[in-house]
Amino acid sequence: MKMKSILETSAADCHPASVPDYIPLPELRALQLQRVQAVVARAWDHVELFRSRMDERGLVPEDIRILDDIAKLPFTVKSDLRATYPFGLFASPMKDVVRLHVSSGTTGKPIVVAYTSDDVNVWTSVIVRCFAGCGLHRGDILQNAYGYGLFTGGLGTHYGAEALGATVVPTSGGNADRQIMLLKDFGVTAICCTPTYFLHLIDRAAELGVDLKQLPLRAGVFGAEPWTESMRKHIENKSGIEAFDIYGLSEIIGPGVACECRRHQGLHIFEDHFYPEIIDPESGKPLPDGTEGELVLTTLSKHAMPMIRYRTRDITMLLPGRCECGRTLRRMGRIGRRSDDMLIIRGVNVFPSQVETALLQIEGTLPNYQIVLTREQGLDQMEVRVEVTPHMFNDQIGALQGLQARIQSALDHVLGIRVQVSLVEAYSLERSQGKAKRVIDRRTS
Ligand code: DLL
Repeated sequence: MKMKSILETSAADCHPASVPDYIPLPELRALQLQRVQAVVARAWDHVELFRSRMDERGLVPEDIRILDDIAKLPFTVKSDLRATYPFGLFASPMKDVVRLHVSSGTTGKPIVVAYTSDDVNVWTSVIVRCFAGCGLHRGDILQNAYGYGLFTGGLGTHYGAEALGATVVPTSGGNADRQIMLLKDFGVTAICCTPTYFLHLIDRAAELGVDLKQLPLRAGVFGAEPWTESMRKHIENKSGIEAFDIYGLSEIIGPGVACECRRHQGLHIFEDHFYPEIIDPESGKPLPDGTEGELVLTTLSKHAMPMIRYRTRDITMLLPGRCECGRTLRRMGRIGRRSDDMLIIRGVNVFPSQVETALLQIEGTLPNYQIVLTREQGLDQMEVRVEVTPHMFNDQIGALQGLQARIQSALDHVLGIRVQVSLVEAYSLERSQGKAKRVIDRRTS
């Protein structure tokens, strides 16, 4: 196969019949090397921060001779994007930048990401490959409830869905009643949104007397926040759809870095555009496939804003072996947590995903919970607020006490610390239209 220059990659590549998902491995590795060399040279030529970091290590672009040489390159971290706000990491002049997106963090300045029209085409092509892998095609009606605007979710998936040939209903987030009306009236066959927003739609549809299982809706492509296998089962059981996990981050492109296929055995990384590594978050050393660590990504074809060895803070592993679907693209495990979402409660490490997994195994609870942290007399206290099903809440006090005890014992067991469990009425915790806010930290340091 003739190797393409990165400049030749276009939306024309994205027709499902010609996707590079099945490229033989030696060709894929050769393509990756060619692209890594090109992107490092581009970053070196145009981005002060990359050049100075490489200078400090005595590196020049020509030092990248084989793929493993990537490990010699310096990491990039989120604070680099903040420090160079707004346009300091751009490798293209503004006249070539056709789109800016902004991702706001919890602290400080937001980060800004940029795309040339070639970058938008690559983005479109990877989203087409995501959707095609989920079994979607021309003729599908796709309701896109990811937020449109500065967030990459809405527009990123929109372009890909159109290029696939699907009919897009660009609802953006919010207004659950209208979402449900359109799902029903338009005969929507697939939906994209955050998994927690879909949980909200499931609840609201039930309240409105709409049975999602009776609608043509057959697939959901969910991402932008961590979710669990138990949540997938809950979603599939309640709505009758097939639920897919899609992953991405603004710094690299937005949604479309990786996505599940119909085997649901990990997310295929579009390795011809994003080079993955797993490192030990403490030492920064590369880890072998099958070992959990922090995902580091290098963009292989980004023009406007190349990213070299970007530390995502997302914890996962590269799965060994080939997927039964035949794609040669490597897979990563579902992202259950970030290295920076770990809570330290009285010295014990706690991840919100542990709470979720424990709760979803208990009959009578809803997958809506909130963790509230306070500090009393210098000691951290953790309260877990859990919604219970309306049926449970109307039941006798004894049943509620039994449920509370079961949750208490499950959480004590999983977390290894004593937490306070509060049962709250169904639908009383705030619903997000995008990413769920699971932790409220009221501790003052
Ligand atoms: O959330 C892009 C996106 C939009 C992905 C729509 C999928 C669907 P950011 O706002 O920059 O970009 O947030 C990126 O969200 O580093 C992860 O921590 C988390 N994340 C994204 N997808 C998943 C997922 C978009 N499938 C950050 N599972 C990432 C777990 C996810 N976490």
